[in-house]
Amino acid sequence: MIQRSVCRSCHGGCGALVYVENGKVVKVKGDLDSPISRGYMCVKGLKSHEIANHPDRLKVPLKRIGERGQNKWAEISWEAALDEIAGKISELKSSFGPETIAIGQGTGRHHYMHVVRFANALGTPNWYEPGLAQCFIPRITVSHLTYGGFVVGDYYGSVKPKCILFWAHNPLVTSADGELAPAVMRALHGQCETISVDPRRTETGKRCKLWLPLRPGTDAALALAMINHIIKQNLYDSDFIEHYTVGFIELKDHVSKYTTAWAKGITQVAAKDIEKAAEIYASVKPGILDWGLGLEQNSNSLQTVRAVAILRAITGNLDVPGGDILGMNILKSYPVLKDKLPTESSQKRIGAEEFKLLSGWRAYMPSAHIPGLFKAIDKGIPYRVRALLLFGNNPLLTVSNPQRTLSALRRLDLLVATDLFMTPSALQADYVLPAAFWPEINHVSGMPLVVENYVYAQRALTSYYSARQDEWIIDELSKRLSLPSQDMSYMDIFNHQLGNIGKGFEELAEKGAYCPPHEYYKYRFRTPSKKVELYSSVLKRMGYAPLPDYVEPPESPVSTPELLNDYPYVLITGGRCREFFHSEHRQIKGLRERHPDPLVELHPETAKAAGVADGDRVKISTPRGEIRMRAKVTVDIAPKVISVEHGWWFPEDIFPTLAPDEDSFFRSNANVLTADTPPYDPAFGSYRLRGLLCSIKKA
Ligand SMILES: Nc1nc2c(c(=O)[nH]1)N[C@H]1C(S)=C(S)[C@@H](COP(=O)(O)OP(=O)(O)OC[C@H]3O[C@@H](n4cnc5c(=O)[nH]c(N)nc54)[C@H](O)[C@@H]3O)O[C@H]1N2
Ligand SMILES: Nc1nc2c(c(=O)[nH]1)N[C@H]1C(S)=C(S)[C@@H](COP(=O)(O)OP(=O)(O)OC[C@H]3O[C@@H](n4cnc5c(=O)[nH]c(N)nc54)[C@H](O)[C@@H]3O)O[C@H]1N2
Ligand code: SF4
Ligand SMILES: [Mo]
Repeated sequence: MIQRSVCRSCHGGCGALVYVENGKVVKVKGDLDSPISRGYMCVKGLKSHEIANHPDRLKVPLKRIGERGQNKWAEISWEAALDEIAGKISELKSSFGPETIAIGQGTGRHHYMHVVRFANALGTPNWYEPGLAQCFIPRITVSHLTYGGFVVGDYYGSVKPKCILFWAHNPLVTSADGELAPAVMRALHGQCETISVDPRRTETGKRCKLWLPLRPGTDAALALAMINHIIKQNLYDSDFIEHYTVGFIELKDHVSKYTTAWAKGITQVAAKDIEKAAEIYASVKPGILDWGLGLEQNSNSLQTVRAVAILRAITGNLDVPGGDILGMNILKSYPVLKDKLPTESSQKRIGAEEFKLLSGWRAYMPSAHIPGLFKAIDKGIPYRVRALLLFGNNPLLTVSNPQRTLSALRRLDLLVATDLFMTPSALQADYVLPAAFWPEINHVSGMPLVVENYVYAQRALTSYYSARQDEWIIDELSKRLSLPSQDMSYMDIFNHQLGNIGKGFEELAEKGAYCPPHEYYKYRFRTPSKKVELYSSVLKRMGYAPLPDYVEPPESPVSTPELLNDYPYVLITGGRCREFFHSEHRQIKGLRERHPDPLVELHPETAKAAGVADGDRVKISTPRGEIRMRAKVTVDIAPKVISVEHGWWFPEDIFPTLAPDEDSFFRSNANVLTADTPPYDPAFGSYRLRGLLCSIKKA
């Protein structure tokens, strides 16, 4: 039997034909009829059958019988597991207040909003996701502050972009957030000017005509100089600026000091290349400015993202065919029960006082500050957080400072991990619950994420032992805790979300997708002034700079020259590869064989200076610790920059034994190197995963 579905092995979106035999997925193929992926699937998606049927998948609920981390479990029924977990939550909540229960969830999963709903219903302000301040929330929030809505590149329309500026982004590998690689590839096949701003010449960058290999963490300087150059050369869109923006005069004044010569000194990009990039992007239209994660994993994330966002507005590339477009937001918003979270609870959210755009009431989707939360678990400051429920999150690998994370996880009174596989984080849990994989779930989603220009529904096609979809688990807990979230089941919510299109879940699942023609030129900018805010009145009121500035990374050749002797290179972490999604898939043979070892990229000049050859085992160190990886020497990286992969652990070293080798959680874990300490971005609390100092030596 061949059934239509949609792959969610990353943030998702590729149409999939699932071959089912005897209730099992035996093969997955790209669906030619998908309007967005048109038959494409990446290597992870194509291995979905191997993931689904992997013998190491969690099959039944487990309860710990040994010490934390010892890997000794007893099987337990769903009824008993859920009753016991609900009982403990209830006990802790009444003794210590709901804020003592934290919830961690993973990135962009199907159950994302259901977790937020559960947290609100439970009355806890302390949920997190390891991206957010480090990923996507600065882009989403800044878009809302600046344009009054989120924008994405118009890759799916009939007008092709004539220019694409990829900024800290590698969508041909990452298909991030529903901007799928095949759509980007189609745009690149046209007559298109292309620019990549990235310290690495990525798979996407290799297809670009101009590469600006900037020093990591200096993007705001580059963007400010580009704005200034565009204004000075009169290349801005004066019509758009006059009718649809506020604050141009203030902006013009503000950036006049940021020359391309100034930016060259900071970014290490030649002034003539900065000027060329600015001229091309401002004059070849329509243009997409496709931005990525590299802008956010630093302690100046708000103003870096703001500076880049302003480029779209002064060139009038907004809301036009082939440019960057606002969302159709077809789905009704998810009923997250915001009103059920008492004000006194939200005031107790960790980070609420300090990081107003991550954790305060004005935040787009208020969540807890991660370094603060793990400190609260570990040290009881400002109060002790005693329980953590993980839904598809592996914080030992994906959050900075894994030693602190391990110590915190072991201090908890209750740790529950819901996952597809046993992970280093799940190993520390009291209960481990088996989650359903994408062919096993019912779901409704909109793509690209946040803008929802295209929606689909997918049905559960197969099942695996007693694995259940996360939403079901949450609903069962809600019932046992008598929470207001039990009023609607997740299936009720899917039908509610589809209310705007007059189709129910079953009908849409039958059809597969709803994709109305896009409306352009709406120019409905939902900001206080109803215009694009080059000068942000909201930021000003909140006490943040209304116009963006550059701030030198706090650990850098300029800020901490005293470290250069021991740590002469600039470190970036987490550039994605096709085979793995974060900490996942290291046990999937068909993927691991293609990428057996953790890799660190370095330039031949650096390799020579450090005495390292391609393929060598090497040690990479920062003031915070040391890890080991295999060297990949390549000219496709700026000299002096070192790029390490993230998410690496070694399932093969952990699970054959009953005494898991803890060294393997840390041995190649990029987050041993990163910094969870202040300074943080003042608005988002972003911590530093990219743009730090490091050294590299042969192991
Ligand atoms: N150093 C460094 N660290 C980083 C980054 C970086 O660039 N550098 N990137 C950061 C970013 S942007 C992000 S978003 C985070 C991601 O961080 P996480 O979301 O924690 O990462 P994953 O490893 O993708 O997912 C965690 C777990 O979810 C499980 N899982 C998969 N599908 C499901 C499901 O449907 N249900 C359940 N219950 N579990 C499921 C997987 O098996 C896996 O063990 O990492 C961050 N960490
Ligand atoms: N295969 C696969 N796909 C994924 C993921 C995965 O783990 N695997 N993760 C998903 C998630 S959660 C996310 S957030 C997205 C991320 O998707 P993208 O935004 O495309 O992100 P990355 O590849 O992490 O980083 C993009 C680029 O940033 C560059 N970079 C690093 N520091 C800087 C800097 O200071 N300035 C500039 N200009 N560039 C810098 C890196 O060299 C890298 O090439 O991918 C998603 N898709
Ligand atoms: S890009 Fe993402 S959605 Fe598409 S096949 Fe790969 S993992 Fe699946
Ligand atoms: Mo992310």
